[in-house]
Amino acid sequence: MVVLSQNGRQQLPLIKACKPNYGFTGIPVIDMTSPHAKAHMVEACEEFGFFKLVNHGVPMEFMSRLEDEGIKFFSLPQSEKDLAGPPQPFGYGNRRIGPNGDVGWIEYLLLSTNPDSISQICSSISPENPEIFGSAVVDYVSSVKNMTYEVLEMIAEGLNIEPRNVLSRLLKDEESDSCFRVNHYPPCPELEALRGRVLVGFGEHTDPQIISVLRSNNTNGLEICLKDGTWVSVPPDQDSFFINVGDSLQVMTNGKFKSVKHRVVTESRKARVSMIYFGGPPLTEIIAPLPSLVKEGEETLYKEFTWADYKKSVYKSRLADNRLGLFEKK
Ligand code: GA4
Repeated sequence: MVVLSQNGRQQLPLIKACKPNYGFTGIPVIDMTSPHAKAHMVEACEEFGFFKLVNHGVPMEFMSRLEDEGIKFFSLPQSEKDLAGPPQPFGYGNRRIGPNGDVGWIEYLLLSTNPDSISQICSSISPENPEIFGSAVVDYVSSVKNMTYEVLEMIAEGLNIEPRNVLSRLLKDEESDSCFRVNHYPPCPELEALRGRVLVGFGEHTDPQIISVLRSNNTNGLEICLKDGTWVSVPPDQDSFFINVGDSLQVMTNGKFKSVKHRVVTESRKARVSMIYFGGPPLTEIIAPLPSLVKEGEETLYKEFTWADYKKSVYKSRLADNRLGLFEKK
């Protein structure tokens, strides 16, 4: 790994471009209205911890309105954007990711999904017109949440576990600790001169929550790591969602589902905008393998811990750390 240090810019990690497989066509595409969707979701979560969702029912208008509002915000002068930062953990962030020294070619807004907290932060995002940004976030997030509840209920049915809301109830709970981010990966024209290298927008990591739901514009950049360790590029699709299994769902399925390792690399010419809903449980919830998924005589792989315990440990870690390692039974 080398660093880019031009025009006094902060040093950022560069990784070799040849690594990901751009031709991989095996990413599962699941039609939410298909009678086979439940079984396919379970297969995809076991094999990839990742799938693309089509026919999801979220209005395209909510997706494009939030993208437009996001672009407007990121086009503001730096001094105005800085008024909404730094993220602690919510707010506007630039280059720095998390509290422990990770950096990337990115700026972002990290928000709680609670409507009060959204309107509070939106008054620093657009003081003259906080409702415009706020209502775009609220409409989008509430629609994506409903779709995610349904996905988790379909997964529970596909796994043959009861009740149907055994997973979705954690996100539906008023105390659910969910969050939301809008990411902007600016283009980097200097990269043209550094042929064969790409800039890391968001370094490799797994998401700590139960499930993450991503939508991006039509710019490349997202890569996932397959079970055999190869990185593949995920062709963007602005009309679809990409679902990621998080660490907590890996634990709840006693390792049957794998949280997907992923990262974002930067294009030299085109900005990437993504928005991600991270569905997390209430802080007091114990994250443990669901008894109905542990066969008789089978060992549980993880120690018992609450989401608050895990979150505390997450915020002490670096992006690429294996956070679940600390909670595995040795
Ligand atoms: C990764 C998933 C979500 O984006 C996030 C990230 C969080 C942050 O940006 O504040 C973390 C990262 C994420 C995991 C390790 C810690 C915390 C940055 C970081 C280095 C919001 C989350 O929940 O965990």
